[in-house]
Amino acid sequence: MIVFYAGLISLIVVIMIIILSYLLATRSRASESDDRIKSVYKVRSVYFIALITVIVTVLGFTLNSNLLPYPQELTDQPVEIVQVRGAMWKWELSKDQLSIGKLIEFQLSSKDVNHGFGIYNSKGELITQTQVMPGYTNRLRHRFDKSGKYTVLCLEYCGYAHHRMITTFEVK
Ligand SMILES: [Cu+2]
Repeated sequence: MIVFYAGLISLIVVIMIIILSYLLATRSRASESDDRIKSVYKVRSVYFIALITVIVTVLGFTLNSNLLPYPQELTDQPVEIVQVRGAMWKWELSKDQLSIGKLIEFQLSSKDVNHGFGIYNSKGELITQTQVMPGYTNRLRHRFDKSGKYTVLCLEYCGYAHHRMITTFEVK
């Protein structure tokens, strides 16, 4: 829903800019009579139409909610649930073996201060992340499409041993 409203607001703003640009272009044209200036205006109007075409095409693609990963992950029921507790300075995961290709929901909370839950693949690339807060359960859904060992690091500085908040799990 947020994605829809953000898209709608962007669309309205773009339409307003187009209308304003068109009004400015047509009004300033009326006050000029020189032929050379008229030809410049002609080129400009071609450019203007091309720009609108590009904007509308790009909007058409980017506002297509089927291309976004969120709706499907929000409506699908997670197959596996992993409880995650962050604490100074360790992670507690209810499982260390997860299934490949299935929608997994991490339910995260903290025992003390804010932490950042970041999952890295074997190449050290960040796959997904979310914040872990005391008194609140955050949900992070992810589908792992590659098997292997994944590493969890804390992404929010939480004290002098923050760098030791490391754990691993396996996907297969
Ligand atoms: Cu931490």
